[in-house]
Amino acid sequence: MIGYEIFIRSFADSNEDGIGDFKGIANSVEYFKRIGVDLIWLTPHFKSPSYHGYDIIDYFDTNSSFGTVQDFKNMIDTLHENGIKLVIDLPLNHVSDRHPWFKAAMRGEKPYEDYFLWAQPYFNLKEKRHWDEELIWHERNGKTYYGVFGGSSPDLNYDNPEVVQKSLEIIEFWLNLGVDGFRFDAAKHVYDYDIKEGRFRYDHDKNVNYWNLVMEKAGEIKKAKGEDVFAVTEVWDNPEVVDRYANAIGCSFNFYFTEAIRESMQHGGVYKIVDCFQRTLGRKSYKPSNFTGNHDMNRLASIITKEDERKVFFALLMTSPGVPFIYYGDELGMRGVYDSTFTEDVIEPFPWYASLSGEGQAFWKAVRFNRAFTGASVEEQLSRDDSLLKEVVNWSTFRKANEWLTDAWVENITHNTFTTAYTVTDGSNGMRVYVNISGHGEMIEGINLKPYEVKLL
Ligand code: ACG
Repeated sequence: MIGYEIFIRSFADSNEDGIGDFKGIANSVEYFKRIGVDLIWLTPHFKSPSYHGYDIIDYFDTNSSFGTVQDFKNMIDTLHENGIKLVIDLPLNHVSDRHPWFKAAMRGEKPYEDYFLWAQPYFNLKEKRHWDEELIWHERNGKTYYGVFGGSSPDLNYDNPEVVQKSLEIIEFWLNLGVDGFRFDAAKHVYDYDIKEGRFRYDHDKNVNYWNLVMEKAGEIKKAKGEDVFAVTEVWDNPEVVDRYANAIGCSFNFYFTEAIRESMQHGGVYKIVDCFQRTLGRKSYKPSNFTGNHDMNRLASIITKEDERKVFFALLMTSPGVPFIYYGDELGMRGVYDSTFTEDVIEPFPWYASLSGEGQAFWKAVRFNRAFTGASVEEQLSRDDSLLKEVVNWSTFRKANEWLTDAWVENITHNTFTTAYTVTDGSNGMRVYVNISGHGEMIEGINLKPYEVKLL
């Protein structure tokens, strides 16, 4: 399986309003087939007031800019007819401050008041998120509520069984509509505030119990249809924490993979790659999901600026165990620098044409990083024989011919400064991978490697 993350608004527009939509995605099936993608992760498609969609107003309705629920269903049908699965992004940790539950809670109405977390006198209301300077408590109309992702996204109170029940109903609704599974947003944040101590603290045990319950429910629903559920968790943390969630959910984004290869290639030594492969790609009871990047970070091409080096990244990705994911446009070399206060630069419209104009082209915002005729369009990439896109297509073909990689693991890792060698195996199949991340010739285990060469034996 090869996954592909799509930011809907930016991908493909079917009705000429410049905004990517469900029909546009359905119209892009030929492209997905060409690059070998058979699993799509859509960023949130629900009714929401924001451009990113992670703050939801109605879990049972779609964002009308993308289409209706029926359009969504039609898109799933088209994808399925073409052998492509669909997982939806599900932010269950919080809702929009415009969600009817929160509005009712602010009016003091039961039962909704108990759907949210309110400040107690002994809480530290000046506490900031541990990874940046954002406050987690927000005051409005004399009430102070918890929202780890900002005042416009109040956290739901999962100590209330009614909220847990509601979340299961959401899962049931979308599975019954035909989605194949979920990307569970902010999975470690469901229980992340210690009410007793009045401070921020991840409760990984409680979180994992909750995700077990969710997976049990999702599994039951799918089993009744004779199908499996595919879920992947977003836990941006060190590998040992990720492991705990991945065991419950079955698949987890491997942030360390993305970070380690980027860092290694920037600094010119393979040590991080080796550490990462040892810690995250050994034999596991789940599938790691290695990925090129996502909408929360700098784009791959803005960090690894040389195309030859990005080809090494893709080679490592496509020969690694688990379920690889490509962030839309990384296969073209789209660029973009992430800024937590202005995330739009990493979600620019997907460039189908060199001129950025033509059938299907989204253009909901002005572009800064991926302007016309700068080489990162499908059209330009397809017209060049040695392009990154062509290389990605070759690796996809390889991956399809080696489906065993999904359940494989890495062992016997050796390395020099710029090179590493390791075995990928599932117990029956296997290959040894030799990697040179430098721009000069190297040798490892008696094997000569050209600059930026990845050799499989
Ligand atoms: C998800 C989505 C994101 C979305 C939300 C909220 C959650 O992908 O688009 O925001 O629905 C944290 C959360 C993640 C969250 C990101 C944005 N992503 O945990 O769930 O923020 C550290 C922390 C992480 C933190 C990360 C952020 O530990 O928890 O992620 O920093 O940079 C090593 C360490 C690791 C460390 C990293 C980076 O890997 O091991 O611990 O991570 O280095 O330093 C959306 C919008 C937002 C909006 C929000 C409401 O995109 O703009 O505000 O919705």
